[in-house]
Amino acid sequence: MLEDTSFAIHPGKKANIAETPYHDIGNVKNVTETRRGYQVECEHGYVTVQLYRDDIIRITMNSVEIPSCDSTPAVYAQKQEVNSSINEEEEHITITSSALKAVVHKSPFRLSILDADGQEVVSEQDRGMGYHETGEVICYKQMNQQDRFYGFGEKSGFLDKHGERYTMWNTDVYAPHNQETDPLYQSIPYFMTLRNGRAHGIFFDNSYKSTFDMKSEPDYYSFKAEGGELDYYVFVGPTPKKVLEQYTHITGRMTIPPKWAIGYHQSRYSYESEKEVREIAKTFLDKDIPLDVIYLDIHYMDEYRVFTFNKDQFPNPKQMISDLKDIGIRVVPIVDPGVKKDPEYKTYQEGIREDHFCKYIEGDLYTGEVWPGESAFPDFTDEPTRKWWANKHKYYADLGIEGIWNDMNEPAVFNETKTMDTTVMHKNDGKPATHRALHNLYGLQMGKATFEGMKQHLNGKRSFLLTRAGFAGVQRYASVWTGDNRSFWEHLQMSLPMCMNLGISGVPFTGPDVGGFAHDTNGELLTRWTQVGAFTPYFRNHSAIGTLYQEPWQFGEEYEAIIKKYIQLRYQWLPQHYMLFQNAHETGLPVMRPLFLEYPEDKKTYNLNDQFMIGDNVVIAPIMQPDVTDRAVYLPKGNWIDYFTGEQYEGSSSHLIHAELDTLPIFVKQGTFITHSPSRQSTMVEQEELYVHVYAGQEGTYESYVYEDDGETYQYEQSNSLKLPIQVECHPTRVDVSIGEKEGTFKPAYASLSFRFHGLKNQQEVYMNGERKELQHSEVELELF
Ligand code: MIG
Repeated sequence: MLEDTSFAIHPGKKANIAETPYHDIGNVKNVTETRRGYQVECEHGYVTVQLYRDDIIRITMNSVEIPSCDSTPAVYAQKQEVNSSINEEEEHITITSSALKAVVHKSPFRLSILDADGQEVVSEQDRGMGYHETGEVICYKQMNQQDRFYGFGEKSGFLDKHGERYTMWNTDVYAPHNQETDPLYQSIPYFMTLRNGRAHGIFFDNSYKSTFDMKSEPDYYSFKAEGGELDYYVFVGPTPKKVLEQYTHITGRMTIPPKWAIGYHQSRYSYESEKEVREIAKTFLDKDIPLDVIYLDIHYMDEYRVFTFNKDQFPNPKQMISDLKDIGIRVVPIVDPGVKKDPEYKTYQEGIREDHFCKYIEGDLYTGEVWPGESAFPDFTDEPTRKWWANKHKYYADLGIEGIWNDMNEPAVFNETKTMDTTVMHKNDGKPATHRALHNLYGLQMGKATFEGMKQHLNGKRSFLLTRAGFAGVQRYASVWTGDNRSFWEHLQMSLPMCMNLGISGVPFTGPDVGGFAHDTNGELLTRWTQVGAFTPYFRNHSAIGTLYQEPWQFGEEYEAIIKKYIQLRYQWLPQHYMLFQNAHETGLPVMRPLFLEYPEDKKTYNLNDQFMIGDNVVIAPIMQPDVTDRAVYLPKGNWIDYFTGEQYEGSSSHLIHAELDTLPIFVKQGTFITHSPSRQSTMVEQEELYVHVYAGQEGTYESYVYEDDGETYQYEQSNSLKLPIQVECHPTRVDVSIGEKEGTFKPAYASLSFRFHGLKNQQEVYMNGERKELQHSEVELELF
């Protein structure tokens, strides 16, 4: 209590920044080469060094015994066979692969890693690895003043995390969300460092509460955890994109989402009856506002029992879901982990009978208070329980549901600690451990069970999962929304760096509640937020009980018209977004990108918080303040074209851009292209055309591709997809478009591509595949099939 008042800064109170010292791992005693890697015995512990891949090195330290090297379920990739050599000298040991060199100084153990060009990526001098009597493990690394830090998953604050300290402990925070609110719902113990335009990354694979400190010391940063082994991976880069490829090689990449999941979603806590849901759907249709999903929040259930419907409010869910699907709208219900303690409730009975719920070591059931009252919690750390939960989703699949929303899975419990008792003992696939050790994995494991369950019941159709909590690797199962924000302009502003850093942390499918969840939104805020939402990977309007309703039409015709225009714009841009999601699946690169990812040499991009990119050639620079119609926009190297006016802007400089309420500033890089389709009521309406908009320049080459598949099955894994590479080459007198070899067997509904040229100069002629083309109104059609 007193900590919330001025007593917290009482003059008699001394800052307590001195920490009890750690024990250093000490001098190297000997090194041996074994099947799993290099074993280093030190005075005060053991270190295993593994070349996990040519360009990825894994270090594991245990102060008591030879490290078990047990990974958390975040780790997806197996260790590869890597050609490496070791060379031992008086003072140090050198381990070399084709892409990196690790130098271990022996007295005491200190590690430096150099990349293929001999550039030092990480180093330790005065301090290295250590441990504490309490079981804490810690690692220090040298830090340069100009180092920039990105990633760390879902964190508030600015893009660059130099000077910050973060804790990883999945937490349900309703309020406040501000610059110093930490931790939040997700824990992704991973970051990327940008140093002189080159990047490297570290993934600390430890599920205990962990802390990353880029604040307390000027020349070091550190990462530590309350227990477990000090187990981390170093990715040597050298570009930020390469680091993401390396990190997502380890923790996995997203599957291609069903196309409907990247349309517009409408939610509310809660639409409380079938009647209300049908009315919402009808209003969207009557007003021609595109919509793909309506959410059912907790009121759909029978007294908050998961896997049930409230029969009074929702008398015939199956009929409702099928009627909505007929008009292009899917229904996504919320599913929380808490199972009501009720001896007459089937899910509770099964869970008890089959021993699926979390227990204490002595065998007593753990229960906590959540929406349904006293509840038990499935032990998702254990395969039989994940299987059980997965099977239970047949209930939803049989009703015609294809997507699930997981909430409260930190897990959140209504008590002082906000979560489960840390002494609960999880079964953990045969390696029992406490909730203290596994807390951060609960949401990830629930996500895995849910995703796999829906996949199993949907007969080859893709499912969609939205989750609030997660850990590294969450991208394999779910998209992430950023929890309980508020209808504040500041929260719109904060959502940009938060989602960009989630993207840098391997999670491409993210977005905040558009319009803001808590607090009352207003027409202007909702309009500006919807403009941004049209370009964030996940696009859902959601609001809390007791706040003003915030569907697109709630604030009058002027706002409604603009909001509609931007939801339609989302649908026009869908082919471009879909291609970027496929790219995220293939490469791990995010859809929504901080500018430094594309321009790592450009210092102006290093902490650019109020702009982002979609892919590699589009800059979005939203207005995020009330009553403002002008803003500075920084455009990196190249020339940039205003998407709406066609005006050209020079890069490597800032411009003052005017944008009335109906305008979102969007810039496309000259010399590149984007793809569009006509807007439609929902993705269930066939996409019958594809436009390729080419922004002609005077020089340079650009390559990208068109991607299509059926948008709803896994057949793309059997090459039933279409990947069409397109190259644009600009010269002062001609623009050459070359279509590459088609990959895959999928045939879209359109048989030709419509090319539209923007900014062609009089003397510039257009060639398609080497053939001169006459344009009609700057357009030309190209037969595809
Ligand atoms: O504590 O299900 O973040 O999106 O509407 C409230 C009700 C529980 C929190 C989620 C929010 C959701 C709400 N839930």
